[in-house]
Amino acid sequence: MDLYHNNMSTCAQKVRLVLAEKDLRPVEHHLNLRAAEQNTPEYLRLNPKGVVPTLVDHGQVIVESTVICEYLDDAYPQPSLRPADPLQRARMRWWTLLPDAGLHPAIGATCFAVAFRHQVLAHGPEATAKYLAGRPDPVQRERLRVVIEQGLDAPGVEQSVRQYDGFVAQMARQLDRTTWLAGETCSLADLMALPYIVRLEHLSYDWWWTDASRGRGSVSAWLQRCRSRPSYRAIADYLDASYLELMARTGAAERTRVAAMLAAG
Ligand SMILES: N[C@@H](CCC(=O)N[C@@H](CS)C(=O)NCC(=O)O)C(=O)O
Repeated sequence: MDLYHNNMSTCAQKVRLVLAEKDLRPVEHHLNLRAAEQNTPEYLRLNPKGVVPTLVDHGQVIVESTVICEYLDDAYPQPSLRPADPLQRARMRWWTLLPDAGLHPAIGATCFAVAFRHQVLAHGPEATAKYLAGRPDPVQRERLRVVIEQGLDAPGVEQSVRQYDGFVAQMARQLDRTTWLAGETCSLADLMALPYIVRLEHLSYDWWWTDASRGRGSVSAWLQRCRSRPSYRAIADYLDASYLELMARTGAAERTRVAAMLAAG
């Protein structure tokens, strides 16, 4: 089994968490996304969208993190990460659907507008143009160009920040009622959500749920439970110090602005 991934990618973290829950250890191929290693002709043959992760199992290529996670649970069913109860399973599917129904691009826009645009801009206009030119999807390329250029001022970013916050609010409401997102057992729903919550911590936006006035304490307790699982190493063992430094610094610098966006929402 081969996994093409990136240490800090949220979608790759989802898949690594599922692999770790099942104690599966694929051959890892790390792609440096800022060096555009996801846009080489060889990789685009595996994943035409030029994104991570990609799993190759028994010679078959599987793309899309949610599909990969479901595949892993089908092909390697122990321990099961889908509740047996049909209603809980439906709830689990609802949560795993969210990133593909617009949440992931909204989170991507937020993270780029606050932090990652600086990684690209640091290399100068020529390198930025080259980085963008490698993107296979013209719509995504244009959206990214504007976010890199304008940061939090880019059209639609404020709405993305609110969508991200709305996701945390939805989580809190569910976790007020159940221990895990789909019910009383940890499932793909939790492993899907965890990277997005950890990302907020890295941006120093954990106040989105730790701030008592926001009434989201159940997210803190859930995060603690996720952290105590051995699978958390799939995030913790891959953290990149330069990304962490950038996110903490730029997140803090934009904190007031982000808080104002949420307050206005
Ligand atoms: N829907 C895809 C989204 C994958 C995706 O957007 N991956 C990001 C990292 S989280 C990526 O590879 N971005 C490439 C880039 O930044 O050029 C999935 O779930 O696998």
